[in-house]
Amino acid sequence: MGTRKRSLRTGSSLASLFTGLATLGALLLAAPAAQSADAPLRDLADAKGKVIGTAVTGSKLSGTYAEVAAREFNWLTPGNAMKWESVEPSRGSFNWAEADRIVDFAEANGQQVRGHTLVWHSQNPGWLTNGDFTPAELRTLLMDHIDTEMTRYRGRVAAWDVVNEPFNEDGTYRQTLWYDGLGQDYIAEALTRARAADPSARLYINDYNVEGVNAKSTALYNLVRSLKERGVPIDGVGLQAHLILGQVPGTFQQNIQRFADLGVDVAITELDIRMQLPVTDAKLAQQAADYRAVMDACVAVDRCSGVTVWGFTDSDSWIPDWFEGQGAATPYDENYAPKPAYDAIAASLGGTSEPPGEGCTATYSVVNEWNTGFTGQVRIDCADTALSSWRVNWTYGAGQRINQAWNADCVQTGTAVRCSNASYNGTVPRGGSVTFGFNGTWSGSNPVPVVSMG
Ligand code: 9MR
Repeated sequence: MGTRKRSLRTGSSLASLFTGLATLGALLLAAPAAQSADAPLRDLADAKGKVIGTAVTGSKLSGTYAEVAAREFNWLTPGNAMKWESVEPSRGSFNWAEADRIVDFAEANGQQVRGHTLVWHSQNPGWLTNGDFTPAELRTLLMDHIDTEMTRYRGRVAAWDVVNEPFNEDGTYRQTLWYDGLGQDYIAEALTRARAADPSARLYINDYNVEGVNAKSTALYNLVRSLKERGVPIDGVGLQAHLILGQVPGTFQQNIQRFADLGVDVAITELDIRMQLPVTDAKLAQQAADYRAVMDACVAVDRCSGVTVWGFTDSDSWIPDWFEGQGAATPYDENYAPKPAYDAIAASLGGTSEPPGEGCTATYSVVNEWNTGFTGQVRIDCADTALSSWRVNWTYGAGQRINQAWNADCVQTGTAVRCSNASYNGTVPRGGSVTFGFNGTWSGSNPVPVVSMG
């Protein structure tokens, strides 16, 4: 049993390491000059005066999920906890537990909260949607709901999505409980009531498919203009940005700018970028470019307050449940390993664009080999840099396949292997190291691959 090592960078000086133990191998690849890992996204965003937010699920706010949510984001949006069906499941009977938990967590971590959402056609309780209410009763119910929820969190929720998704794709008003009962002025009535309930909160209308210039965003634009003209309180528009890989609208920045020119703020409120599974490196690279384009469009416009992602990890995303065969829409994978999209967000906010792991070295070793199987190991050494997460990649040249890994999350697509830290070992201190292992199969030969980090 033994190891063979060589370096791509200084191959000749390592000739002595070719010890003739030819069947087993290791490869050392030194990455370029040391560079500290990026600051957390929220520090980068704070320095730019921008929001970097995430939707969160209250019941998940512990362990790694809580650590990442607190470390990386300066705003939180309850994904579901503040919706009507969550807070008043039966009439007059309230449940604030999850919403309270999120607001408390945000305050404990110096984060602001985006309230979501007060007036919507969806996720309303059955007693409301099935009730046979007169317009006057509906109005009272809606106004009381706004009062109750906004008063509870008065001064603690910095911005509210007061009205959610009021338009159809063609720019006509969506026929909802509220539109049908109260007419289109339910929007103005709700905003006016919201201002009275919490004068300190920024009041928004929020919708999807309004990121580029199109019929729907133009309807929203015309509504905001007319509300401003009438003196109805409106502080901003939320562009949800549930996007499809490779389809960031070319008019994104222009659209943000035209709302800004109306004298309102713009927030990107629910960003995710979904792809057809399985994940490939090419798709992740496209996704990173898409995240970068969205971030850059917001960063470029002063009145764009910032970007909130709709869940920060693929383990807490609505996409797989709603779009069959699609997913991987958020900046972190299911194991909290940051994806290239994370680096793209950081880079747009002024961080370095170094991928995680840059500045450390990875050594691939075959530590055991038999018949058609082998055990491999990768050791990451960080001499003069520290990491908060890492990724290691290689391509097998002789048909090897990994079938099990430990202390890392490894995915093999064709011949390409990509491993990222497990939730518990992403941190490598300066001068420290971390090791992970895997079992695989081989036949014919088992040459050592070229390993790279990032
Ligand atoms: O993320 C939310 C998901 O858990 C719910 O099942 C879904 C039900 O409609 O709502 C999701 O959030 C939506 C948000 O509240 C409004 N814009 C669209 C979001 C995705 O559906």
